[in-house]
Amino acid sequence: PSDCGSRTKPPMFLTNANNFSVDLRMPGVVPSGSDTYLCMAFPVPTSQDAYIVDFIPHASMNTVHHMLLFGCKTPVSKTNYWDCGSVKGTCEDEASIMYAWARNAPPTKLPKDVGFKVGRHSGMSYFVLQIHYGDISAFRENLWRKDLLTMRTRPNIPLTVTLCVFPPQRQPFIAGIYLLMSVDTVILPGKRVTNADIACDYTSYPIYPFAFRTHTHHLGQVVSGYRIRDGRWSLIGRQSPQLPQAFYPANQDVNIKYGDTVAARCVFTGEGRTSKTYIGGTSADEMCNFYIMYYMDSRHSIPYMNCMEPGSKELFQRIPAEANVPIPV
Ligand code: IYT
Ligand code: CU
Ligand code: CU
Repeated sequence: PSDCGSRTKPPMFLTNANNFSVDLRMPGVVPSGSDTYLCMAFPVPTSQDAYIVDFIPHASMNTVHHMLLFGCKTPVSKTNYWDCGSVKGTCEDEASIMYAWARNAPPTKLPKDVGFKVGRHSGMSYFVLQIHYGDISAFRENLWRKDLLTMRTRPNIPLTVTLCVFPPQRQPFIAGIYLLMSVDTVILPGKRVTNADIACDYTSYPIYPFAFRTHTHHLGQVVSGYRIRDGRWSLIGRQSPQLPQAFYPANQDVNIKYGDTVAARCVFTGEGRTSKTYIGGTSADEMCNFYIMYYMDSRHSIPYMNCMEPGSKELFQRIPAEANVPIPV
């Protein structure tokens, strides 16, 4: 049994000898226009190894469309918030996503005894919080003030993170992210269906998926992720990327071990476009992402993996038919 076992604690600063909470506070800015992305970095407030064991969102439903939490070593700025839309990203080095909150989607909880490793020896010395402010008319209509009133205890604190500090051998499971992404998809204008397929052989220690997240821009219809073992396809998760892009619960009991194949398909439509659409950062471009949030025995501790291979045509001939069925929104 671990001292980090009980995850949800009241959001006080010190919760017990091992747990403490950090408030990720956005400065009191009003975004300059609708669809603004603002980012803010926070040093992980410990020099020891620590584990994130809980996330407590308090974001405003009125103004925040989504928020994402990343970990990395070198954020774009260490002192000020910045515009992290398509021009500047989140980090100079590789960022790893750890949390997603999206309006109208239930927040994800980490399973008991599972934590994201952060701090000195993890390469995650900073948190970067990205907030997508959707409709800023809410700010104009002074709903912002109302939000401040209803959130009197936590003004401008969209997210609280509960950390646990203790020796690694006392953390039973670490959380990690396996990202499948397409790098080469081209969507032809007017073409009704384009599939982006991604697949990799899995050659590492066993992982246990517990949540998944899909991400495309406007043309994505459905994104599905699978484990293939002995030729059989087992669904990890399937979602419309047009629904709130949060982490949703993964299919239970689909673990991934050495010798398996991990695969994903994004179904796009080119209808309504007059030119080719490529993978890229703007909303006129597209992306195809399937994120698997997993836990694994902390003795192995591999917190980040990715797959960018297109997989073979032969393999995807056997993908279950559901992967091609758009999810109505
Ligand atoms: C080209 C692409 O698909 N970019 C994705 C996936 C991605 C995420 C991270 C790529 C890298 C990363 O370090 I974290 I390199 C992408 O940008 N996805 C967005 C966010 O940036 C995370 C998303 O909402 O999923
Ligand atoms: Cu958003
Ligand atoms: Cu994107």
